[in-house]
Amino acid sequence: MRVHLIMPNIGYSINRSGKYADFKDNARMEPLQLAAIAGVTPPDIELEMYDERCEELPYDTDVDLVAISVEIFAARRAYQIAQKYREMGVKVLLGGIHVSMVPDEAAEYADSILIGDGENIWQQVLEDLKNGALKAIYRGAVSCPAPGVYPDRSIYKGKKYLPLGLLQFGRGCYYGCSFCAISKYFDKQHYRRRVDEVIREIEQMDKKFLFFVDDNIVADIDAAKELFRALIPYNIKWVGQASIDMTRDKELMRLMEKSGCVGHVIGFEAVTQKGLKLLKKSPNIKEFNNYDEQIKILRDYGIQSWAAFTLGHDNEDMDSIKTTLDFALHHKFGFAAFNILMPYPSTPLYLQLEKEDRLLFKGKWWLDEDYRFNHAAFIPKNLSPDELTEACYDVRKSYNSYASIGKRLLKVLSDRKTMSRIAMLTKYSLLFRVESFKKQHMNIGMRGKLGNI
Ligand code: B12
Ligand code: SF4
Repeated sequence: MRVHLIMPNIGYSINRSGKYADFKDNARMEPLQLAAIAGVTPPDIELEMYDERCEELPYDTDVDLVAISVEIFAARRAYQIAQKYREMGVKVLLGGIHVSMVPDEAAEYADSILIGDGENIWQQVLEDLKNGALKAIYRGAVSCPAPGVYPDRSIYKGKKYLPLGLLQFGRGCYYGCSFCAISKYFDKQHYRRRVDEVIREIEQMDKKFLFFVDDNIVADIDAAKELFRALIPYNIKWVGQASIDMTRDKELMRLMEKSGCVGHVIGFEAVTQKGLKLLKKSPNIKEFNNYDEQIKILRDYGIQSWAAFTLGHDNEDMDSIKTTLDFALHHKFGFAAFNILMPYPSTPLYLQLEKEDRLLFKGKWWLDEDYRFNHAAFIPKNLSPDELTEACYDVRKSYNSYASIGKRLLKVLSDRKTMSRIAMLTKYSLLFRVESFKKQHMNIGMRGKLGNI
């Protein structure tokens, strides 16, 4: 049997002469979710993976199943690809976080959908396919891969991803931020793999620079310490995602540094207590004074911050946006992302905005051909949607200007960091600068209306 796994692209951009240009993601990372599925695919299945972020799809009709991963920004495109294959008579299965959030919608575009995690149910899908009995819905328990189950990274071969090896220690998070799809998907639970399992996986990987894509790698502090201790002998460098409350535990920070951690994506989200409360960002509400103490601790332990901010909560106005930018500039974070608050379906934020009739694009921005990347998809309280979009873009431009990047690099130099740290910061600052501007205003999905490609 032949099965194709597909990672869809987000959409297309408009080039200088006003013509559509297909978007290529030069900062693309390994699609771990598809390697996870490949890892549980029996060897008698002829499996190939196509990543539309860097290559054309084959639209091969001689294939028994096309299985597509769906994340919200690529959902429109995923459905278009699904439609095209189905018109060609090929069976299509859709899986991924967006499918789990809106299964009824996804089911309209597929022969079969997979809700939840894939590892524990994929072999059943293939068995049913072999027997000509593919079901319309599969449900995989949400958890972590069982011991002995590893991603098959051979599917990445030749696709030229960033030289970062993606892996997971745990999945999910105990917190319940109002805008977070993960909190809903994992129902505020956190699941972990055994430390020896993670170590075995690292031993099999050919990379020395790793990205733990855990939603919150310090969700369970004792487990995190156990992992960090075990990582020390491996002499790797790694980055992760962690909540700011990690700074409370000095032993955790010391082990993190010793284990080779060089940085984290940290959701600061807002720099006022009111903003944090509106976003229900509980790990920060507890910590918030002005974050000076926490940021000093991160610096003391050599942890770079990729600070993530979310603009657009109900107390946001031009002044608070400026305060957020000033805060980020003041602290000279290695990287900072200024994201517009997005209503992801099924989240508490989405339900609240829906109730208050404040959703734009009839509530389904991810399907709308007029929706553009990084644009507001709801009516903010104190600004117009366009004002929020523009302010967010302006802030991004300021933070990513060459002058601002230069100042941050000087800070790293004055902190006497190693040459490899400085080289890494320079490379990724310039890369993310280009990629974040490229994506701005980009349409999602490919040209034409859904159903008309
Ligand atoms: C790493 C990561 C990134 C990386 C990119 C990763 C990559 N490979 O390209 C970076 C940091 C660049 C990134 C960027 C963004 N991300 Co991101 N990211 C993640 C993160 C933390 C981990 C993804 C991952 O590898 N998971 C591990 C795999 C194994 O788990 P999984 O994806 O859930 O897959 C399992 C199941 O869903 C299922 N499954 C998934 N696909 C398929 C397909 C088939 C065929 C089958 C059978 C099963 C199946 O089986 C898998 C194994 O069990 C997730 C959160 C999360 N926990 O998933 C957010 C997440 C996917 N990101 C999200 C968002 C919003 C973004 C951004 C838009 C943020 C922003 N504002 O800029 C951007 C842009 C994304 C884009 N498309 O360009 C949201 C998506 C929300 C949604 N409703 O879809 C998430 C869920 C985070 C969140 N808290 O809400 N992201
Ligand atoms: S702390 Fe992060 S992963 Fe956890 S619920 Fe909040 S935004 Fe989501």
